[in-house]
Amino acid sequence: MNTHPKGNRARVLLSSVFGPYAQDDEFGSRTINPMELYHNQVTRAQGSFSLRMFHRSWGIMMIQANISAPCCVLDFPRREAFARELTKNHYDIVGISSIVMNVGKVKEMCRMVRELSPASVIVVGGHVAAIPGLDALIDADYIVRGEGISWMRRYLGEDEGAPIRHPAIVSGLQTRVMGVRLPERRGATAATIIPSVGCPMGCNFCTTSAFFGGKGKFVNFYETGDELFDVMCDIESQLKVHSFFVMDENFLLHRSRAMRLLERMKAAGKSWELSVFASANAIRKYTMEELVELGVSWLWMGLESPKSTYGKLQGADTKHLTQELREHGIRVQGSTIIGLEHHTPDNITAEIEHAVAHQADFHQFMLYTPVPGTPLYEQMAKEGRLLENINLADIHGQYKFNFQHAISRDDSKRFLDWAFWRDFERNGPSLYRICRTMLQGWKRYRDYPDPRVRERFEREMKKVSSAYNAALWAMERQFRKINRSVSEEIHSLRREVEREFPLVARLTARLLGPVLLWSAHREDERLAAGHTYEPPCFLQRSNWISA
Ligand code: B12
Ligand code: SF4
Repeated sequence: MNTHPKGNRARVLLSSVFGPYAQDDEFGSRTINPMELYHNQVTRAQGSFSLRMFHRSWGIMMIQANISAPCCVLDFPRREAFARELTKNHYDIVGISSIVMNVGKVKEMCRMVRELSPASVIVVGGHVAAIPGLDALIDADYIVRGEGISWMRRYLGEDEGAPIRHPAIVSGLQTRVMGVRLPERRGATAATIIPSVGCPMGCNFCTTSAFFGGKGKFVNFYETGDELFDVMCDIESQLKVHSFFVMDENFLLHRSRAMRLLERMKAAGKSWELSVFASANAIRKYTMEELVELGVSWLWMGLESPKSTYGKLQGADTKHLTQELREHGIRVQGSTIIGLEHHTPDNITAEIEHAVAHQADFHQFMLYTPVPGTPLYEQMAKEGRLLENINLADIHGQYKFNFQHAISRDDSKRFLDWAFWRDFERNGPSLYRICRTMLQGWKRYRDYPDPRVRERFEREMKKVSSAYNAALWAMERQFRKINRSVSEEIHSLRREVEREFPLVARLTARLLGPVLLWSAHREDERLAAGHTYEPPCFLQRSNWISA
C-alpha cells in the first residue's frame, strides 16, 4: 500500500453505515437488529423491562483520535446526511466502518461516494472486511482487514507504532427502561475503555478472535496495568466517571495487567467499577476478593453449553461460578449458544433449561453461526453445509441458521425465541435480578476493610434503595400476570430493601412506583404497536481547518 499523496494533510471522513436500523429495508436493515446491545440480543423478550441504549461506533472514534489529519466522524447518519457531508466538504479519503450484515449499506455508500465525491479514495474497514471476495461486491479502493489505527496511520504516513490515544467515550446513550428515559447526568454513565482487540482463545465461531488474527493472537493497545491506569485516570477526570465499560473480549485473561491495575487503584484509592468480558478459565485465575477489589461489578461470560469442549470452559462448573459471583455482588451476563453440533430437537430444550437455571442477571442467547471469516465458516463450507441464497444481512445469530443442522432453519428461530422468553418468565426482569445481586454484594462487603470497596457498594445501594426500589414496586405488580411466584420473589426483595433503608426506600416506592407502573404500561402498548428506537446522528471534527 502506498501512502496517500497528501500524507497527513489529507482530509478524512470516517462514517458508520447509514440508518434507520430497526426496520426491514432493501439495504439490509432489520427490525430485529436495532442499534441497541441489550434489546438486540439480551433483554429483547423483556418488553418494557428491556434495557435500551445505544453505543457509538468506537472503532472509528479510536481511529480519529489517533491520526493528525483533519478528520470528521459521522456516526449513525441517514443517507441524506452522508450525501450532505460528501458534497459540503471535500474529502480525500472516505472511510466506511461496517460489520458483515451491513454490507448492502457499504455497497450503497461506495456508490454514493463515487457519484458525489469522485476524487475521494474509499477505504472500507471493520468486520465486513472478512467477507471472502468482498472486493467484487463493493466498489472500494482499499479493504482493511484487522486493526485499523495502524493501517490508517501508515496510509497517512504517520508513525504507526506511536502510543494509542484513547478518546473519552461515554459508553451508552439515551438509556431507557420501563418507558422512562434516564437523565444523562455528567459522570452517571460509564466510560468505555478499549485495552485490546481480539482474543487468543480462538473459539471456532468467534468473529472478533478471527478478525484480529485468531488463536494465539490479539492486539494490545495498552500492554501494562500502568498504561491502562493512566488512561483511566485521564478519562475519569474528563468525564467525571467512576465506572468503566471495558471493551476487551477477555480482559481477565491478561492477569498481570489486571493485577498491576489493581495495585495502582489501591495505591491511589480509586473506587472504580469495571464491567468486563471474560471466559470462565480466566475468571478462575482470581479469587473473588481480587475481582471485587478490582471493581469488577458486571461480568459477561460465555456459558455456551454444559457439553461443549471449548478450552475457555476447561471443565468449569459455570452454574456454581455464576452463583458465587452473584453472591459477591458481581452481576453476571451469561451467554449461551443454541445449535452446537451435539444439539438436536430432542435435547435442545433441556440445554436451554440448563442455561436458564444459571439465573444469570442477564442472558444472551445466540445461534451457532458460521460467519464469513471464522474457522467455523471455513469448516462448513468445506463440508458443503452452508445454505445457499441466505442474505448476508441475516447472518448474525439472532434470526435463523445459515447452515445444515439436525435442527431445521425455522426451528432454530423458534428455539432461540423460546430461550429468551423462558429466561424472562422463569427468572424475571433483569432489572430485578441486578437489584438482588447488588443487595447481596452490599450485605457481604459493607464492613470490608478496604474503603474503596465499601464506597463502591454504597454507591450501588443508593440506587437500589431509591429509584430501583420504586422499579421493584412496579415490577412486582406488572409481573403478576407473567409469573406469580417470581412476582412474589420481587416483593420479598423489595421488603428486604425497605427493612435496610426504611425511610428512603418506602418513600420512593410509594411516590415513584406508580409513575413507573404507568410508564411501563404505556411503553408496552407502544412496543406492541411496533414502535422502535433509532440513535441520533453525531458529527465530530478534529484537526479541522475550514477550507
Ligand atoms: C459495540 C458493539 C455493537 C453496538 C453498535 C456499535 C455501532 N455503533 O455500530 C451494538 C450493541 C448496537 C451492536 C449491534 C450489533 N452487533 Co455488534 N458489536 C459491538 C462490539 C461489542 C464492540 C465493537 C467495538 O467497538 N469494538 C472495539 C473497536 C476498537 O473494534 P472494531 O469496531 O472492530 O474496530 C477496529 C477494526 O475493525 C478497524 N475498523 C473498524 N472500522 C473501520 C473503518 C475503517 C475505514 C478502517 C480502516 C478500519 C476500521 O479498526 C478498529 C481499530 O482497530 C463488537 C464485539 C467486539 N468485541 O468488537 C460487536 C460486533 C461488532 N457486533 C456484531 C453483531 C453481529 C451485531 C448485531 C448484528 C447483533 C447481533 N445479532 O449479534 C447488531 C447489528 C446492529 C446494526 N443494525 O448494525 C458482531 C459482528 C460480526 C461480524 N463478523 O460482522 C460483533 C463482532 C460481535 C460478535 N463477536 O459477534 N454491536
Ligand atoms: S473466549 Fe470468547 S472472545 Fe475469546 S475466542 Fe472464545 S468466544 Fe471469542
